[in-house]
Formats: sequence, structure tokens, C-alpha cells
Amino acid sequence: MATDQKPGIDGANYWLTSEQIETYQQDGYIVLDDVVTENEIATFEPLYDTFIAGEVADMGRDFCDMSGPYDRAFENFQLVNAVLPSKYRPELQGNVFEQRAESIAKQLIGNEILLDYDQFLAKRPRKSGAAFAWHQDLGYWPTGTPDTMTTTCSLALDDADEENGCLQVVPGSHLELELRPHRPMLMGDDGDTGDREQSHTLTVELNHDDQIVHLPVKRGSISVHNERIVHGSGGNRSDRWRRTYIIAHRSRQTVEHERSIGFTHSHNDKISWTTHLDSLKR
Ligand SMILES: O=C(O)CCC(=O)C(=O)O
Repeated sequence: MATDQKPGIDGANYWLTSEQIETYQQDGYIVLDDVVTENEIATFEPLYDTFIAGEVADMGRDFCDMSGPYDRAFENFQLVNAVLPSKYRPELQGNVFEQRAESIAKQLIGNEILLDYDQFLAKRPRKSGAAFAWHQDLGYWPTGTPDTMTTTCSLALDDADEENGCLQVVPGSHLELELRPHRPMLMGDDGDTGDREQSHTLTVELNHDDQIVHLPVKRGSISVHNERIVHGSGGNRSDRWRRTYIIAHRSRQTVEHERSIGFTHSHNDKISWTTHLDSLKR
């Protein structure tokens, strides 16, 4: 529901226009300008960079290269991925981006929501392999949750564009009745079955008539996407980094259900949950 507030930053909130809310519902994504200011970015950027520099210990598989195998050596990483950073550095909790992402999520999916997970993703310069494989977020997550509603806010810490591998979406794909079949990006030794022990990453095929839209975003601005939209990103052909800070909110009852089955979005989770990947195998 639209508010009577002036659109944009208002303390911990970021007010959307009714048109922006409608666009999100229709298209499954939206770009919002100037969500976090330079001064505000400065409050968490140094901590962000310690993750990307590989300086946060004991993360296990929560620190990996999202474009390659878990056992890739750090010096060879292309797409540096730190999952659940606020769990490993609780001083991140409650920062201004968290607050504004929550405000935006409430306007888009309702008031009864919780922060489900956060993630830092950074593409090193001149890494053509730093691509994030096409997927739908829901394809990664447990089936049987009370609902699927999600907002994933991606804050650009560097200007993102086609050259450094900005987010790309397939508009309209969030309205498809079925999720597309997801398969592991890396296949097992038999070359047939996927092996999630080697890499967390799943991927879907694009259809020949899929239209791809790039989402360039300026530092301090964000994209928001929903859980069913087909999306991914290309490699980094530029001399610049593409650093992104991701925060996802889901309904309170869904987050509580996830936790009750031991699902936290950590790559170190020991539970085996049913995903759309499993239904594909049957
Ligand atoms: O920003 C990217 O390159 C991909 C991020 C992504 O797939 C996600 O947040 O779901």
C-alpha cells in the first residue's frame, strides 16, 4: 500500500511510490535510487571489505567462490561470496541498509516479515568467469514453506553495469506457473548427476524467447527482485570491482518454518531439505 510520505529516504525508512510498488508486483523487480548515502555506506564498508579480503575466519563453506568449486584456492576466486556476514560479524546487525531493506520489504510484501539472510558478493576486476549462473531463488530453498514471498534487496557498493557484470533478469518469468528445473552447476564424476558437495550453485536453462534485461545500478542504489524471477549475472570484463550487499526478507511464518527444519541459508547447514531440485530427480 502506498504511503502519504514523500518518496525516498526518511530516517530508517525508504518510502516507495504506489507506481514503484505496482511495478514490483508486475515485473518482479525494481531499481530504487539513492537508498543508502555515502556517509552511511562508510559505516559498514570497511567491515564488508574484510570479508572480501578473506580476513574473516572460520566461515567454512559460507566463504567460497560462487562461480566455482568449494575447493578453489582464494587467490583464484572470481566471484567472492560471503554468506550470512551478520552472523559472523554481529556488529553489522541493524545497520542502516538492513533498516531500509526492511522498510522496503514491508511495503512490498507486508508487515509480518523477518530478515531471512544476508550475503556479500564481489566480482574481482577482469574476471570473465565471475558469472552468477541463471536461477530462480526459490529453486534453492525448501519446498513446503507457508508462503514463498520474498524481497531480495541488492545494494551496489560499486557502480554496476553490463561491463562489470550487473544483475540481469528475465521479466515476466516470475509469473510462470512452474519453477524451471534447476540442476547443479558442477556435475559429478559420472558427468550425469549433479554434485552439490562440489559447489552450492544451481542453474536453469534459458528459453530461446527469453528477453534479458540488464539492471545497471549506481553505488548507493539498489535492485529488488522477487523469489521466482529468472536472474543471474555475467562475468566482469572491466578493471573495476562489482561489490554487492544483499539482504533478503521473507514472511515471519516462512522464516520460522525454515529455522524449524534447520534451514538457515548457510552452506554449512547439515540438513537435507527437499527442493525443486529433488522433485526434478524423481
Ligand atoms: O547479483 C548477482 O550477481 C546475483 C545475485 C543473486 O542471484 C541473488 O541475490 O539472488
